[in-house]
Amino acid sequence: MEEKKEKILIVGLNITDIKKKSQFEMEASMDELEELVEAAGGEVVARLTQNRPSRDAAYYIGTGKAEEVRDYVEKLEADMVVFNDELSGVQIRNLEDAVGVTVLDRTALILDIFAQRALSREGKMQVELAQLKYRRSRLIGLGKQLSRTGGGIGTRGPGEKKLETDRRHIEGRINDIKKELADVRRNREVQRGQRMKANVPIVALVGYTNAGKSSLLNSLIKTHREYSAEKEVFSKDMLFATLDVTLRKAVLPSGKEFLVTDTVGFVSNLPHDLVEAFKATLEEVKYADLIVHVVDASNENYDMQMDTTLDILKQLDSLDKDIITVFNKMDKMGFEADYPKQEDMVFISCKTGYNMDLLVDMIEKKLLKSFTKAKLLIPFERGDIFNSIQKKSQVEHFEYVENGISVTALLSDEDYNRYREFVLEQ
Ligand SMILES: Nc1nc2c(ncn2[C@@H]2O[C@H](COP(=O)(O)OP(=O)(O)OP(=O)(O)O)[C@@H](O)[C@H]2O)c(=O)[nH]1
Ligand SMILES: [Mg+2]
Repeated sequence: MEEKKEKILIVGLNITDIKKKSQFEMEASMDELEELVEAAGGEVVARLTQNRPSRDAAYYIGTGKAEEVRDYVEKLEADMVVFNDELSGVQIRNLEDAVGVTVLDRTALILDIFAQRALSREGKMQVELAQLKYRRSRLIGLGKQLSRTGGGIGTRGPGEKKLETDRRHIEGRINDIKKELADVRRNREVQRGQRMKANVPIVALVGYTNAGKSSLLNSLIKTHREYSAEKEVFSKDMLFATLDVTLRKAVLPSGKEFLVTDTVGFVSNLPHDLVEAFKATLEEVKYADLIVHVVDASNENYDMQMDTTLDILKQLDSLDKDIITVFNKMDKMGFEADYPKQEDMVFISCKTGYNMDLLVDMIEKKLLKSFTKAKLLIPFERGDIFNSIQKKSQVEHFEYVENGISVTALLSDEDYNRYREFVLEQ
């Protein structure tokens, strides 16, 4: 792009009374905000941070700090200030008055990146829905943002035309999109039904943005007979390179086919509305037979990134699925790992192919594991077990009997052993 990059000042608050961050965590979080700004097409000209016991209700940061921000904005001729948190409508308006330029929060910034990247109709609608909900809750506040025309960070997205209208208009548009999305979803369900009938297992790649999910997908599909370079997905050293979910065919050493899905990357403080909006897309994860959690082992913050991913999997109700954890980019670490070695973990490099065969073997073992048909009697107070079996296994029959729930299901060896005490007959 020829366009001049917008100059952006980023501001972070360390709220010391509630969840004080260490200096390292604070800097890492600001580094990530800087990468997000770059992903949106902007350039960070300065960063400011403040320690405060709590947020200021009107200005988020202290008013003295807000003046300091304005001085920097003038001196550096910044176009915009981006805050590393979610702001209320009132805070945005007050801050814009105080600093004299547009103010965005972390959520609006992420929404803007998503708006730029979404390609499919569904992806675009999901982003618009999240944007509309964001704006609806801030209608009183948004000043400069809403009146800004002519593009730039924070103004992009399919919703742009409608965003200047009032709440009623927004409500109407939200309902329209919900209806359209419901249509798309029905379609998706039909497709999913067909895939399940065909009995092709699905492996979902999940992980923090930039961990190497798309690179891994591209490595996994290479041995399939229908592979061609066009089947490869976009992979790049930038946050949120992938937004739309894709499914590609791959093959196991035994010759059995499976499907791999590449999903949107996660990031800490992913806006709640966005997770909600993308839940349908991420349902592929819910229906997957196996989850491969890709971790960038070379990232200093890999443990925080893992926690974030696990947290989002939890929101998707998918934590009790089979998960293989893959530590990628081991070439950057000299192939030496000091992480705890556990079952279901593997250290790889998509770049060099290191341990890729090991990973494929692990996937094969998980997907081809044998099932045993068993009849169980689960006591009423262990409803959690019944739920888990319903989610993970094929339940042929269940009924409520006097002393519990009688269930006939196909159990994996693992589950069979886990629930052995409840098994009545095989
Ligand atoms: N050194 C090294 N770089 C890697 C490796 N795997 C991936 N990368 C690089 O890491 C960057 C991100 O890779 P992607 O595959 O796009 O990551 P992703 O997880 O799909 O990211 P999003 O789609 O943005 O969430 C790219 O520049 C890759 O070339 C690896 O094993 N070693
Ligand atoms: Mg990707």
